[in-house]
Amino acid sequence: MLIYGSSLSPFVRKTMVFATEKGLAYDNKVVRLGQPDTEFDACSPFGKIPGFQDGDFKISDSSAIITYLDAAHPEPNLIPTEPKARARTVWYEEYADSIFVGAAGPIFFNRVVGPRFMGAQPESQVKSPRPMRTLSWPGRRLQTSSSASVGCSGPKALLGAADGIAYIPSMALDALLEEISACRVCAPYLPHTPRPVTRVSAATRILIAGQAPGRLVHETGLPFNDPSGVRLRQWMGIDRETFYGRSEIGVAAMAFCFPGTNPKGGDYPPPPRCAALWRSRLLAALPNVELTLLVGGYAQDWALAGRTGRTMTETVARWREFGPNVLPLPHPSWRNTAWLKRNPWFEAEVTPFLRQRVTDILGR
Ligand SMILES: N[C@@H](CCC(=O)N[C@@H](CS)C(=O)NCC(=O)O)C(=O)O
Repeated sequence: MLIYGSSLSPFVRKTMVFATEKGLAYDNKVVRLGQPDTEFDACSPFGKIPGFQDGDFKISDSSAIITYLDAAHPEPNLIPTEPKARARTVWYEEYADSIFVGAAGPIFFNRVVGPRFMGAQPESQVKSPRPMRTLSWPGRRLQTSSSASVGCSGPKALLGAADGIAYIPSMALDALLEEISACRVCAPYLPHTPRPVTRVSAATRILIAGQAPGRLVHETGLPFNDPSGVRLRQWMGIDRETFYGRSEIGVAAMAFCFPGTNPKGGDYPPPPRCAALWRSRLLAALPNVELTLLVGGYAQDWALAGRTGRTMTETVARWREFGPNVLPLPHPSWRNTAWLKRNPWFEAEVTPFLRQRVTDILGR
């Protein structure tokens, strides 16, 4: 199998990434555009790269090539077969190939190809035939669409192979999660090496916004892997297996690292720098969240800014005001056992509502 063309071309890269994702081996031959090359010309009658050859089969155009590869080697299918997902995949690919490249190409040529490969000076103004709106479309779509609509790893891989990849929702989330797990911003303030712990995916529909990982969570890397988690799961009406096994359930606390233990034996509060740095970006990359559990005062203050009660108890007591998609809860820590005894209305009224919402969301 031979792919003609330089990987500098996004279209050539698309076919290479696609073949690699499918585990297919290929050779690559770089051709000089505009210079005759009998074998390449037989694959690509208009001289565009990529050209492609598999035995005596010759074809050009990146979309035609990957369509061939996916049909000839269906395991695993990277272009979904489900009709709607398939149509969306073709549309995203077309967006990347024509609309995005049409808008970004002139800028890329001016800034990269011209100066680096053709000895040209970059012009300070470059006219893109399409406005910036085109380039920001995937970002705007991020706010409004479900990344489940993009599909699973198949179309994701396909989209990864296309251009404009960083903006496609699930790709953007993966990249962000990598950034978060590498974050060491709090290292100077902590007595231990920071270990950011989150558990979210593009499929997250119930987001648990707690305070910060405790020591046990820090040690195991698993959120709510402690007595607080036991009580939280009981409130939600689910077992441990469901809690960790269902991708609809995600956890992102107000701080991602264990903040350490204070002299009285409790944990330090979540440092606000963590939420300031990551939280808005992370929430924007989770477009499928339908229910956010604001566990404890810190999460409530951040999410309900200006709308909380004077105390956490008052905020939780007013839970109905915040609508069906946001639910303030006390922290399920053993430290709140006395609070639960003093406020029996919580387990009588709030937890049945919570359980019903969780059942509805997981049942769908
Ligand atoms: N729709 C084609 C576009 C390919 C394309 O435009 N390739 C560019 C390089 S990025 C090319 O060969 N340009 C040279 C030319 O048009 O003569 C595909 O997806 O393969």
